[in-house]
Amino acid sequence: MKVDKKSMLLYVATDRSWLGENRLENQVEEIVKSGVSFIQLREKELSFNEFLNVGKKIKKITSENHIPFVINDNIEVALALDADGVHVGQSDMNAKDVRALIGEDKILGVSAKTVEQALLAEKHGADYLGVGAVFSTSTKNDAGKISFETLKAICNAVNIPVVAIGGISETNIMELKGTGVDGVAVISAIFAKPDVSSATKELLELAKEVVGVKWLG
Ligand code: TZP
Ligand code: MG
Repeated sequence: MKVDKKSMLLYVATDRSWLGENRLENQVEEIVKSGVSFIQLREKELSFNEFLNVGKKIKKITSENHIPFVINDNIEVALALDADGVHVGQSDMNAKDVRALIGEDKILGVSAKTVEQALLAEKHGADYLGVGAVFSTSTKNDAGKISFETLKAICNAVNIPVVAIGGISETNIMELKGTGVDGVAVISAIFAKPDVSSATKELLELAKEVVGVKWLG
């Protein structure tokens, strides 16, 4: 299963930081039902088996709702789960090597901060790019900010879809209009909210305006 541009519209990476008594799979179910178009399972602390267990639950939800599901960084988990694909950063495994491991049919997402990184990722078989941080964020400590000029240049340079990431919220998302992005990727703008469902619905409407997609009709 390869990536469809439409699925980039509202891309969400998971985070357990604000879960409290809630379960991640319940929150994912809520946001998927509220219109999220792509889920990345992002786990930094779990053991292989814990990662696999939560992954199975999330995969059931995403496959029942026909949206793509990728695993952040962990190719072993992605393959064991038969997830739709994997997302890697520049400091993870090289995109070419990841593609060789996962095969042609899986989705490969790559993070890029420069035109050079973006073009290389595309050449090495990336299906989409995550580009950022476009705004300041405290969700990822080492996420250096990039300019809108760089974001635009990347969108112009590659033929694969681009999602902007980093510090995007309902208050600043409209600033991305005109940059050429195919969608927005968020973590805290949904998971840090007490009502993840209404946060999703609000962002979805704004994301449609940002992308200005004709296929929305
Ligand atoms: N990569 C670049 S910025 C970022 C990642 C994973 C964090 C995005 O989280 P938030 O809460 O949407 O700023
Ligand atoms: Mg990574």
